Amino acid sequence: MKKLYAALMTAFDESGNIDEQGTREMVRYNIDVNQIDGLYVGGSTGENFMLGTAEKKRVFEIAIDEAKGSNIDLIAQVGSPNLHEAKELAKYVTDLGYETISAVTPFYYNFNFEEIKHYYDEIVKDVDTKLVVYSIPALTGVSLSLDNFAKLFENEKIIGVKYTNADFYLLERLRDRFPDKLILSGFDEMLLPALALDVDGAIGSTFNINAQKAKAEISAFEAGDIDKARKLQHESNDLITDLLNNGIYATLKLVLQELGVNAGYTREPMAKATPEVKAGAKKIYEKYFK
Ligand code: SI3
Repeated sequence: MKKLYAALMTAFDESGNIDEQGTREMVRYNIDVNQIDGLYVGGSTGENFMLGTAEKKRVFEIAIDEAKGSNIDLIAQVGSPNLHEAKELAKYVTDLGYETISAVTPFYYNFNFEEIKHYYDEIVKDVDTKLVVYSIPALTGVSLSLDNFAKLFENEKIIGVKYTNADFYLLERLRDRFPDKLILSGFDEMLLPALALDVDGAIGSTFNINAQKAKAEISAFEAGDIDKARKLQHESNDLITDLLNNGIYATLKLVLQELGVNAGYTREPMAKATPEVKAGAKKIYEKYFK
């Protein structure tokens, strides 16, 4: 059975401080209501790249603490162009009890592949946890080739990739060449084509509010009912289009508020939700969730 992971959001208060209670509520909602298979903690959706090291650690602590007693998978995204920080976080989450880590490809300085390989080998060197590469070329500007992945996977602690990429040719080649590696799809709006290429599951922001439909789509796909899976993807894509047009992170949080979850605010420099964004989110809630 393919797994569905929500990319955990971080709740902030109006001043931009982490709202611990709100963040806990989002973990709970994913476990109790969404019945999610796992959480990806510290990713893009968690606004992680706007957090300091101590704040990242706090989010990792909150997530594992709130999830204890459940049997969901937790993946901690520890990557950062600051390799010292990434290594420190890898050790920190391993000590907390995370079994899987992930690291975004190092960005901003146009690192060459040797530097990227060194980065990944260093992150896993002193920890027992397994690592999933986080590849998201549209945001990092870093594209890995099939041969690059082959070289990264030579390190047996590197077990797979979170693939947030619309290059389905590369995805097909990856699946073919690495049948035993974990491939988790990252674009929620492309879940069905990714399933068709035999990914092991998906991680996404919209699953915080749309997990039921995504799980139904996976079940239909696995049962061979492609028409039903396509219909469900189409319905999800109507929602995702509305979310993207209204500003995805702020709108996800506003819809969660409507669902009774104290999801808080986004953090600057992301803009605060304007009255128009709030009205748009309310419309989305009423259209899809009432
Ligand atoms: O939080 C994470 O790191 C993710 O899982 C990111 C995930 O791939 C999302 N990508 C971004 C950039 O937010 C998607 O879930 C995305 O929001 C969704 O497909 C809408 O485009």
